[in-house]
Amino acid sequence: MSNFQPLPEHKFTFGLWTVGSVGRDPFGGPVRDPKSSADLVRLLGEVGAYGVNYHDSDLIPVDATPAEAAAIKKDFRKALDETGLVVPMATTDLFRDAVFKDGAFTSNDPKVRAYALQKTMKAMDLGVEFGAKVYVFWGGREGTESDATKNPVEAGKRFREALNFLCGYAKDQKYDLKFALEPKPNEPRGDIYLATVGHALAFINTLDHPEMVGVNPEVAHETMAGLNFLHGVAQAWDAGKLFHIDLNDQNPSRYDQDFRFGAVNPKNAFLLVKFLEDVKYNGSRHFDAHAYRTEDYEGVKDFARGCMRTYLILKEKAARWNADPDIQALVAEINADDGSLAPLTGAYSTEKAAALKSRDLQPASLALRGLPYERLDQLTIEVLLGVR
Ligand code: GLT
Ligand code: MN
Ligand code: MN
Repeated sequence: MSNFQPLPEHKFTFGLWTVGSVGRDPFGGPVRDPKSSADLVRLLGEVGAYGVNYHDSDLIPVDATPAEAAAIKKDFRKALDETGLVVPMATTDLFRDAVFKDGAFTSNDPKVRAYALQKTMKAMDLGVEFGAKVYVFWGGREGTESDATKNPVEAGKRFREALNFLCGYAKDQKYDLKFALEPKPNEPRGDIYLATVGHALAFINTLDHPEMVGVNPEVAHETMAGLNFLHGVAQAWDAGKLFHIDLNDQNPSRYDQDFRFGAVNPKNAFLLVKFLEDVKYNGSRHFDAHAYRTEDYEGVKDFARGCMRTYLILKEKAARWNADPDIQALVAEINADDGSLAPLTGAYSTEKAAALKSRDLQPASLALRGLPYERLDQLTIEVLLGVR
């Protein structure tokens, strides 16, 4: 049995804002003292992470002087060199500042939209400077509390225009950068545009450079929308659009909880890990989660270690599921195909259509077949509970 030790090949990453969260919530202030970016990198090095991601302002505060910015970058670079951590992803903070109270790319104010573009170009420069290859767009403020205030079609056009502009900038700069849109249904806005993975996938096809743009699905966000996360991830994967993934956990019908990966629904987490491993997803496994507000920095390390350890335990369970003869016999049984109808189905032809229409397929007898899904699901639970 493995010791569930995280290794670089697992590509486990955390945002500076995750382990760096000081525990602020809408009802209370910080419970932990802030740490510098360099110290957060050291903390991540200590727990065995592979990489660190950041918003522009996580790394360089908006009001930093050029000299302060240079000093922060130097310390950050030194910590990366010391720990061997890499920066696979970067993003822009387009939500914290008051100027973004009505959105960034979709704000009703063209000057705010221009500022959002300017801030994002500079943030892309800062991401690329440390090696980022994926650039995330989470439109937390891109939405409304009342649809009397903003035309949703207009908002979509503004979002599209911004992404087209920024794709142009990345190409112009010859940046080796892919964009990943991160959907969320609500919070902090009453309703956020591009609410789900499905919305984002459809929108990408309307862009000037759809090949540059994919998605960054987050467990908590699809769960908040009451959706099946794995189905969204699978559809993104099938479309060649799974550029990044935000792993955490979430109780449905709650505020955005961002709990430790697997903390709420280990069965869903298991089926997700199994999917990512089975298809050989080779991007970052990014834990976009926070330690409970009860924790000190030792607890933050427990949280970060827990995310990675749970992933690796579930990965081992997935291998066990794939190797289990009883499970595989059931999988073979439920997918059995004697091939007899293959000549009439698949790619369309006039002849196949005519032959298929006239064939008696005996639906009443097809319906009599029992499906051993109870047994398969119980065996899955038993793998998870450690008795197989
Ligand atoms: C913010 C949000 C996350 C996004 C981050 C990227 S920031 O914490 O809740 O889901 O991934 O901007
Ligand atoms: Mn979240
Ligand atoms: Mn996220």
